[in-house]
Amino acid sequence: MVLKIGVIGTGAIGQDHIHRISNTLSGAKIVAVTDVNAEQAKAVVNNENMDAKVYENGHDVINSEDVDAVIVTSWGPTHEEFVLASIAAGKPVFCEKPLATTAEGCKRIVDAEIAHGKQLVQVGFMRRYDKGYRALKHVIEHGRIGEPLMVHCAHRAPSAPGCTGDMALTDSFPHEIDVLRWLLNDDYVSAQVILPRNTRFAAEGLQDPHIVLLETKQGIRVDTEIFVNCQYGYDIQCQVVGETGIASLPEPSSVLMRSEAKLSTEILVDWKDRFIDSYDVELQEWINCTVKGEVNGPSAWDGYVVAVTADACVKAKHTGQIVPISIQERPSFYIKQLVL
Ligand code: NAI
Ligand code: NAD
Ligand code: ISE
Repeated sequence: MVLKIGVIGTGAIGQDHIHRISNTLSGAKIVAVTDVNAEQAKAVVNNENMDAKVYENGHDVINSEDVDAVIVTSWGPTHEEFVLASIAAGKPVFCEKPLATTAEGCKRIVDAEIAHGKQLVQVGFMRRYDKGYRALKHVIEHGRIGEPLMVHCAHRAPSAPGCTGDMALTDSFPHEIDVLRWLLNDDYVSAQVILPRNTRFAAEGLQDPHIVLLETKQGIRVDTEIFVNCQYGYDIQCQVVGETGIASLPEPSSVLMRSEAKLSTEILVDWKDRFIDSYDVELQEWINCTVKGEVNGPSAWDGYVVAVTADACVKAKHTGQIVPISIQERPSFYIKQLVL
């Protein structure tokens, strides 16, 4: 069976996912697209040379008889509406992060999915599919560095044109929030945010960088520098300090150069390149599972927990306080999600 997919939002990542499904992956085709910018949606269909219909809006895509499953890649504030509509239509939906822009919005999705009685939602936390993070998890789970005690992370982007308000915490940092709880098999109990001296490259009125300190249930301390105008590259770092050793996320492979009196390797600059393999694996697994009627990846529950944690970070930033994070037990409906 070829899975017929409708895509809502043909911006940066929407175009990327359309391209990989049409050219790199197997078992699926794009049959429907939409974007509030209709011209852009039409241009994407033309450029990709696809046999896909351009619909008026997201709801028409979701409700089209031609569409088996939905991908939501529109901007964050629209996600909740389209995911809820997909659940109402009983269709599997892959939603880019964030699942919704508030924890309450994510909870409404969780409640709707449980009421529907069958899992339909997967959230685009692709780092769980990254070879490097998977290797790091393997090292930890095989006791090669003893019990993890501390984690030092950095999430750096060269510039952040669309990053406004607290989006460094609610749009960029969620990748760390998700991948670290998966890596450590743990959840968070508190958040604190420290505001260093501001870079002159941040847009007027915006804080950059941030340092976020999270504490987990097991007492592991995680510090993350989020620096979205760092100029020099897109650089993701993660170092786990254990009782008997230290394990670091592998750097992306790059030719080691000896040239012009320098020993050097390149640093990537674009997020699209840094996790390109992970997006491929993530979406291929989503297609394969969807065809079998299963959801195996990051769930609506994971999207909810990330949003609760991000909300606590925002509160910690604005109050200067250590903010407790209280997350209820994972509903039994989502227990099988622990496998990934
Ligand atoms: P973008 O701004 O390039 O694209 C968003 C698109 O959605 C735009 O074309 C916009 O016109 C369209 N759109 C907005 N509202 C819409 C609506 N109601 N109906 C239909 N289309 C609508 O943004 P980008 O960078 O592609 O990000 C999209 C989403 O993907 C965001 O949620 C972002 O957080 C996520 N993302 C995830 C990444 C990842 O690594 N997993 C990387 C980049 C983005
Ligand atoms: P973008 O702005 O390039 O694209 C968003 C698109 O959504 C735009 O084309 C916009 O016109 C369209 N859109 C907005 N509202 C819409 C609506 N109601 N109906 C249809 N289309 C609508 O943004 P982007 O960089 O592609 O990011 C999109 C989403 O993907 C965001 O949620 C972002 O957080 C996420 N994202 C995830 C990753 C990742 O690494 N997983 C990377 C980039 C972006
Ligand atoms: C984007 O929204 C993402 O999700 C990328 O993975 C992230 O690292 C980038 O900085 C964001 O803009």
